[in-house]
Amino acid sequence: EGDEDSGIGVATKTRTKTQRPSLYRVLLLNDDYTPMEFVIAVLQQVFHKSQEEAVTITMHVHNNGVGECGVFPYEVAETKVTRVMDAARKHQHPLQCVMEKQ
Ligand code: TYC
Repeated sequence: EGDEDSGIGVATKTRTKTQRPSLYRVLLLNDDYTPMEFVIAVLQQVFHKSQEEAVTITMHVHNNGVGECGVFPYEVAETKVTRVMDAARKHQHPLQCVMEKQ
């Protein structure tokens, strides 16, 4: 016959910090050879931009050297960079697309 449980407990609570997915900014880089129309088409097809948004971003990259296409979780960003780079290689354009942790 053991000791009786007093029935009095100590409340404990585990507070796990919420794991927010790291976000990555996808950037297009300017070059002297990729046609404007190709960049505009990529922005519409890969990043679901409207024609107007795509033109604005393309001109921004053309004038400033770099511009943001969007911010995504790691795997989504990686897939979009790959799609852009595959399309550029297929058409033999030197267009560069990169991602950076936000
Ligand atoms: N600078 C290119 C041109 O004059 C156009 C261009 C825009 C290229 C954006 C790349 O990410 C880019 N044809």
